[in-house]
This record gives sequence, C-alpha cells and structure tokens, in this order.
Amino acid sequence: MASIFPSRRIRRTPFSPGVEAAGVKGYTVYNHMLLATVFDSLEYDCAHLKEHVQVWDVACERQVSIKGPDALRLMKLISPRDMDKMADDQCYYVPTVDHKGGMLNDPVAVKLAADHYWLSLADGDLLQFALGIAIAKGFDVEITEPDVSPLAVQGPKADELMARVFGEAVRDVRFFRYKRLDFQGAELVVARSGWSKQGGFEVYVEGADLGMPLWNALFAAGEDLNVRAGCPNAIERVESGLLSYGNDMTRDNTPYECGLGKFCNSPEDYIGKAALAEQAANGPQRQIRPLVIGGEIPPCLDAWPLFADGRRVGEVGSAIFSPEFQVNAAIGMVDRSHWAPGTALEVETPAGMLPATVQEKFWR
Ligand code: THG
Repeated sequence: MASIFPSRRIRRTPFSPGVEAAGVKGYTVYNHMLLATVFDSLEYDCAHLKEHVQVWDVACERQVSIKGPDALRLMKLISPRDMDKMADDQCYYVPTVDHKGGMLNDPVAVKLAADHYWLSLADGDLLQFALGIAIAKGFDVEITEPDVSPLAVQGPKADELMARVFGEAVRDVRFFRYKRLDFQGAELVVARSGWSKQGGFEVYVEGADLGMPLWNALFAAGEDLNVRAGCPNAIERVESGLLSYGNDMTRDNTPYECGLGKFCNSPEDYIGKAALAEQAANGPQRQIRPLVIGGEIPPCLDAWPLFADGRRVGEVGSAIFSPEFQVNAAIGMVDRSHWAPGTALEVETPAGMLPATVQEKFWR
C-alpha cells in the first residue's frame, strides 16, 4: 500500500514526538487522528506486550464531553446500559445504537460527576449524534470534544510502572474504575482499562502540555522493566476477542449480534430499544464467533464471505496468524444455523477458498 500523505486534517497527538522517536513503522487513521499500528513487527510487539509493559498513544480515543443539568437525561437516551447503576468512579463499556438498533459506536463512558460524562470513542463521529439529539430535545447540556488524550499503559508490568509514576494508590484501582491521581500538579483520571487483555491502565491526559512530560516520565521510570512504545496490537486483540468497530461490526449489526447484549439492560426508553426488543427476547439470528482458518491467509482488508455447502452463512471481519496459538485466528459474524462450535465452513479470501472452523471461545 502507498503511504498516506500527512496533513493537518489527519491530526497529530500530544505524544506524536515520542511515537516518532520510538521508531513507529505504520499508522492508521482513527477519529481523524494518527494511531500507530506497529513498531517492531506485529509478532514482536505482541510477544513483548504479553511479557513486559508498553506505553500506547491512544489519543485517537477522543472524548465526547456531555456536561450540564441534562447530561444524565441525554446519556439515558444514548446508552442501552443502565446509567442509574453507574458508580461515581466507574467506566462503562457502552454499545451505542441508532433508532433501528444499529451499532453507531462502542465507547467507554466515564462518569466524572452526576452532571458530567465522557464518551471515549471508537472510530466514528458520535459527537454529532449526541449534539443532534440534544438540540432536537432542547437539552441544557454542553457537548464538546475536549483537549483530552488517553495514554494507555498495558502489560503484566503495568502496575509496577504506574506505581512508580503515580504512587502506590494506583494499584488499588479496580477494573473499569478510576482514581484522580497527581502528575506534576495535575489530577488526572487514571482508569484500569485498555484495549488488550494483558492488564493495565489508561490515563486521560488533560491538556496537550502534559503529554510528552508524562510519556518521558513513564519511559524514565520503566527502563529496568523493559518498557517500550506500543499500540493496540492486531494479533493480541483478535486472540482476546476485543471487537473493533468498523472491522468486526458496523451499523448493520445490533449489540446482540456483537455479543454485547449483556450491556443492554437499561430500563429507560433509550433510542433503539423498541427495535431491539425482538432480539432481546429471542436472541439474534447471527452473532460474533471466534474462528480458525486453515492454510495461509493474506492480510484481512475486506469482509471475507463465509460459506457452508455453497450457501453464504456470514463473514469474517478480522483474521491474523497467532504465533502463540499457532493458528489463523479470526473474528466472524456467523448465522445461527452454523454458529455451533466445531461447525466446518469455507471462507472466501483473496488467496482462494480456505477451510474455517467455528471455535468454542476466544484464546484469552
Ligand atoms: N479505552 C478507551 N476508549 C476506547 C477504547 C478503550 N475507545 C475505543 C475502543 N477502545 C472502544 N471499544 C472497546 C472495546 C472493548 C473494551 C473497551 C473498549 C473492553 N472490553 C472488555 C472485555 O471485552 O473484556 C471489558 C468490558 C466490560 O466488562 O465492561 O475493555 O479501550 N478509553
């Protein structure tokens, strides 16, 4: 693939100087912003992530700030998840849907105060959806994209590294909870979350000025921990079954199809609830499944159709070779008739038809 011509429209991040100095080899664009994809090789980056600790520039997980007297009212229209159950220091993974139940995004919501939430976005312009609802409803809320840039610290040594920079209190932060912790006089939201299953934290860095000082502090404190610059890893996240909006699911899918039905427990009449009622009661007709693909697979740059006896029964959205598990691991959307573990299918790839088998579970 030719390189992408850089310009102001593809936004850099407060950590870009650090990412470049660390020798980034590839980028993607996410929320109109640079997101690194590889530093050494996907395989090396993945193995290092599983053994040590990495610092990830995930500034592209942009925040939609919803603030004001009607913030909770707006959140209850947008969120299929029961917002009344959310603790003051909690983060919620929230599938957000349109009026037909189609997935618009799958952000992490952060409750900053009773009248202030952030939606930490996957790739998509959800701000405009929230703003449109607020305007149409005449809600008293301010909706902005604040100057907030998440920096993830992921891997088995993340607790040790974070404790050295933010103090021992960081070890007590529970999964999908946060504490406000001091860095150079600023109280930053530090949550135990992140787009890997190797454990770790996300620091929501408020203000670009703190970006490189925090980046440098983490690298200075982590030398003996073998800290490296990293990024969401295409191998690790498929092994882990972490879904990527735009790859594994789109607006054509409902949260139930994505296996996110457990997050649709709101008693409120949220947008899309009526359209989802049938699937809430009976389950979806197709759903996300882990698959193993035989043979040698090329990079997965399009949806690959799945077939059984020549009939189309779904598609693969992500596929990559796993060095740890020695299989081509894949994430697919498979029809109910063929989604049972062990079902043998065929997948149409640019390298020809290859065998695929539905798996019982992801690898982590
Ligand atoms: N962190 C933050 N913002 C984000 C992401 C993130 N925005 C974009 C993208 N990632 C959103 N998508 C996801 C997908 C999965 C998870 C988080 C964000 C995730 N899921 C856990 C799991 O599947 O095991 C746990 C979910 C739960 O139990 O609540 O972590 O990573 N800030």
